[in-house]
Amino acid sequence: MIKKKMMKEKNFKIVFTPPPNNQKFKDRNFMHLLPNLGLLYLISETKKYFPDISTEYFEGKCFMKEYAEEIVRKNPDVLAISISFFNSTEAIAAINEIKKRMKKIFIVAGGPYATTSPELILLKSKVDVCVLGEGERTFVEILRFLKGESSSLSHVDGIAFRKNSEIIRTPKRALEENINRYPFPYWDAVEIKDYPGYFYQKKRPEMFITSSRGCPFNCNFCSNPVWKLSMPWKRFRSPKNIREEIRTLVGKYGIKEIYDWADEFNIDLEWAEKVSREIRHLGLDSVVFKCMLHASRVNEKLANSLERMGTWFVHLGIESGNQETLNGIGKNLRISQVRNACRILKRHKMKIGGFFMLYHVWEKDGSLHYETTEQVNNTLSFAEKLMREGLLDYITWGFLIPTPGSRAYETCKKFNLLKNRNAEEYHYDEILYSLPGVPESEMRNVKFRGMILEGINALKHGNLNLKQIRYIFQRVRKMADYLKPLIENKNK
Ligand code: B12
Ligand code: SF4
Repeated sequence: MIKKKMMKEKNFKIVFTPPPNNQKFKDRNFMHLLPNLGLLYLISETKKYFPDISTEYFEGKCFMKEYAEEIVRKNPDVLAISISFFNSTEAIAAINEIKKRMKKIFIVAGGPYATTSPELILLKSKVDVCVLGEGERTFVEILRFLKGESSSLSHVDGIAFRKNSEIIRTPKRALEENINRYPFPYWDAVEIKDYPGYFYQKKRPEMFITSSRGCPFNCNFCSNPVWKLSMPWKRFRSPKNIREEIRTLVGKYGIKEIYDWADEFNIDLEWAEKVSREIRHLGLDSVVFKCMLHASRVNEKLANSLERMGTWFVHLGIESGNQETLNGIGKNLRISQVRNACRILKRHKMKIGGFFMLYHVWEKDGSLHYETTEQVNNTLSFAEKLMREGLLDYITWGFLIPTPGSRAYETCKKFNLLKNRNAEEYHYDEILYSLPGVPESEMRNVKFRGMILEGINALKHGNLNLKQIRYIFQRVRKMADYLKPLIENKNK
C-alpha cells in the first residue's frame, strides 16, 4: 500500500495546495483572496522538523486540467491538500486525476471536510491518508513514517487510511494546549502582493492571522470540526506571540492591513485588552486592522482598545432579526445586544459588517422548527433599520447551508429536508433544503431583496476592494439570474 521506496528517500518534495477551481460553478472560486493559512502553518512545522525536505505552496487558482499538469510538472513525492465542504467535489476529482497521472505520489488530505468525512473521501478517491483536526503534529508524524522513522501509520493518532480494503481510524489526537509553540505561517512560500485581500479593504498588501483557535459556542449551523474534536474548544495565543507575528508581517513583508480571522476576538475581554496593548506598543500608526466579534461581549473598553490599535472594520455574526430564531439556533445572543454593540462600536468610528442567514432550521424537543418567510423578511427589515440608523454598514446575506458536521445538517437529514441525498456535492449558493409550505420561488425572492440591500450598501459605504472586481461582477450576474424567473413569471 505505502510506497516503501519513498520511505527510504531522505530528501523528498512536498507540494501544499488548496483544490483547483470549480469548472461548473465559477462564482464559487473566490477562495484565493489570501493564501491558505492552515497550509502555511503546516509548511513551517515541516521545515522545523525536516529542514531537508523541499516544500512548495501551489495556490491552484486554475481549473483541473491546468492544475493537474502543473502538479505533474512540479513532480512532488507528497501532495498535501486542504479540503472544506465547499471545495470537496473539486478536491476529490483532483486527487483522482493526480493519482492517475502520478502513480507513486502519496496524497494527504486535511481541513474541515477531511475531519468530518474522512471515510467518504477515502471511498470516493485514491487519497492515501486523511488527517482529522489540527494538522501540525499529525502531519509531522506522517512524514516520520514516510521517512522510515516509524514503522506503521497505525501509530499516528488522528488519521484515517485504508488498510487492505478496510478503512482504519486511529485514536483521536488531543488538541495542542500551547498553540504558541507553533511557528508562524511560512509566508516566504507565497508572493503576498499577488493576493487581493478581503472584499473590504483600506490598504494593501493585506494578510490575515488567527489570534486564537476555536470558539466556545455551539451554533447549530456552524461546522468548525477542526477545533471541536476535543476540549478546550477555544485556545488563545499569548499577546506577545501575536505581537511578534504582527511585527514580522509589517517589518519583513510590508503588510499594511491585517485581518484577524479568529472566530471572535472578544471571548476573553482581558486577553483582548492585553493583545491590543501589545500591538499599540509596536507603534504602527499606519497599519490598520479588521476582526470578528461576538456581539454579546462588546463594551466601551473593548471598542476603545480596538480603535486605538487601528481597527477600522469589524464583522458581527448577527444571523437573524428574530429572538426566537437566535434562541433556537443556540447563538447566545439577544437582539438588544446587537443594537448595543453596534452603537458602542460606532462611537469608536468602526465600520460594521453583519452576517445574516435566512430560513434557519432547528430542532426543539424533538420537533422541527424553521423560519417563515415573514420572519426572514423581519430579519431583512431589522438589517435595513440598522443601516438607516447608521449602525450597520455592510451585510452578507445567504441561505442556511446545512454543512456536514453541523447540528442543522443533522436536523435537515432527520426531517428529510435535504434536496439531494448527495448533499456533499451541492453548490453553496443553491437552496440545499426544502421547507414544508415554503415554495422555493418565495425563498429566492426574499434572497433577492437582501442581495439588493447588500449591493447598495456595499457601494454606499465604500472601501470595496477593486481587486475583487470579478467577484463583484459575478454577484451582479447572480442577481440577474434571480431576477429572470421573477420577470418571466410577471409576464405570464
Ligand atoms: C479564512 C476563511 C475563509 C476565507 C478563505 C481564505 C483562504 N484563502 O483561506 C474566505 C472568506 C474566502 C472563506 C469563504 C468561505 N468559507 Co470560510 N473560513 C475561513 C476561516 C474563518 C479561517 C480559516 C483559517 O485560516 N483557519 C486557520 C487555519 C490554521 O486552520 P485550518 O485552515 O482549518 O487548517 C488547520 C487544519 O484544518 C488542518 N489542515 C488544513 N488543511 C490541511 C491539509 C493537510 C494535508 C493536513 C495534514 C492538515 C490540514 O491543519 C491546519 C493547521 O492546524 C474558517 C473558520 C476557522 N476559524 O477556521 C472558515 C471556514 C473554513 N469557512 C467556512 C465556510 C462555511 C465558508 C463559506 C461557505 C462561507 C460562505 N457562506 O460563503 C465560503 C466558502 C468558500 C469556498 N468557495 O469554498 C466553514 C467551513 C465549514 C466546513 N465544514 O467545511 C468554516 C470552518 C467556518 C465555520 N465555522 O463554519 N472562508
Ligand atoms: S457561528 Fe461563530 S459563534 Fe457560533 S459556534 Fe461558529 S464560530 Fe462560534
